[in-house]
Amino acid sequence: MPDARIARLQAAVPTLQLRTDPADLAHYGVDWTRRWTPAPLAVALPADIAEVQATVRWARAEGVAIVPSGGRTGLSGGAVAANGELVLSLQRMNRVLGFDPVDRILTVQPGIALEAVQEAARGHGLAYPVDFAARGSCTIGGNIATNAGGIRVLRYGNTREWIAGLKLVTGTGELLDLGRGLVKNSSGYDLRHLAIASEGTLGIIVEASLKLAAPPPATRTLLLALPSFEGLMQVFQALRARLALEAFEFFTDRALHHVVAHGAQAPFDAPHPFYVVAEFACEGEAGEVAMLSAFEHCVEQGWVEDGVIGQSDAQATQLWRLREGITESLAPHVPYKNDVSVRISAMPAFLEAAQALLAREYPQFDVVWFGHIGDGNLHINVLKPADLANDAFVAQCERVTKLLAATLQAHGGSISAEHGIGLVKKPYLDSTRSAAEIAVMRGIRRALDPDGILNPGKLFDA
Ligand code: 2HG
Ligand code: ZN
Repeated sequence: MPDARIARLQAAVPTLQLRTDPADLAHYGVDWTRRWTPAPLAVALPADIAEVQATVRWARAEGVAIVPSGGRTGLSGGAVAANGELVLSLQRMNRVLGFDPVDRILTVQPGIALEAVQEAARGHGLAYPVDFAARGSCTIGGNIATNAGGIRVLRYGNTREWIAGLKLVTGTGELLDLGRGLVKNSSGYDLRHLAIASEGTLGIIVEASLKLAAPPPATRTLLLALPSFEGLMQVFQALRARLALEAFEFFTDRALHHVVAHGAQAPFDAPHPFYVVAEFACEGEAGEVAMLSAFEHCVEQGWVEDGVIGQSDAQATQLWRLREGITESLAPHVPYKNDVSVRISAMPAFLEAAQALLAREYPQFDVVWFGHIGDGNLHINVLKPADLANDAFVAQCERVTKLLAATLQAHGGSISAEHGIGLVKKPYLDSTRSAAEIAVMRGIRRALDPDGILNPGKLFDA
């Protein structure tokens, strides 16, 4: 028996594609967290903005919650539908709508994959420079809703930097056209920036205008092996001073262990405690000389023990796989994820405290560190021992995350650098945002979604 509410939705929007098949409910009700059992009411797959608006108006009238849904590669439970919500998947709204060569703006629908955006930009001789491993399956709408970061933030910034405009359907079904590609627009609150990182709680992103960058320079990729974490920050500063860095990523030996066990090629004969993948602009002989002298300097200082230079695009891809393959290689071990940030200057002190804390609290667990050290962003993945029940494991990790949140607070950091708060980080939001700030956020939410139908329970409770 179809749910009467769904029948009314179909009657109100006859062209709307709706799915209620159990396999679809299971597929669309989860993201990469896999912690919650999916239980959506149905899945709606609108084809255009008008269908999104009509669906929101129906949801408001019926009191049904909506979970906006992109590629569902999120790691914080922001796209989970476990409470009878309507999943509103933007996957059919996945086209490039236009390109303006004067403005250098690409306008796209929200369900387009990041990689397709990057390809479209390349097709116009330009670049969309935000990049990360999930590029093939994540969508631009989800990237905007979480202000996604990734591997080139230190050079190009987060997603926020590249949003020239966006269209947002609010919780009342109103369509707001925000930013409109204007470079200068000092006319009051920039609501576009409220929508960015709002995790679907202020509106549904139905269109985005993206700034494009000049094409990237020719680059070289280095893999470095390091004996200590202190050396890591020194290497970062030395390379940043000598080379035009495009990326600077680090991972530990435990991360390399898992990625190699997952099929990547081991880069060195002997293990080293820490590794860095660095990519930088490198043109001609002068570029080569600068690269070699930076490398030699780091070796002479004792910060680097070994290194591999990517001699071709294929080799560079292989080196990048060691970093980009980590998340996938850890997935079978049901990791509990922390995604934290501090100011880069606070990183050494925070790390010392965090390392001591996690060594004390997780003596028995495999803890894998990696991330975007140049942005002050660390990913800490705690792996579940095979013989430990998931609930008991999560309970232990949540207890320790509370302590980690306090350590972050003491160092002025954030409990979510780039993955969003969602359901996973909600209990710790108050370690990063003051009570006054959260009260303002609640007020903003009420203004845009007075009935609280947009992704309720995510980010904070109403
Ligand atoms: C990355 O940097 C992603 O690879 C995923 O942000 C991090 O799996 C993670 O914890
Ligand atoms: Zn990351």
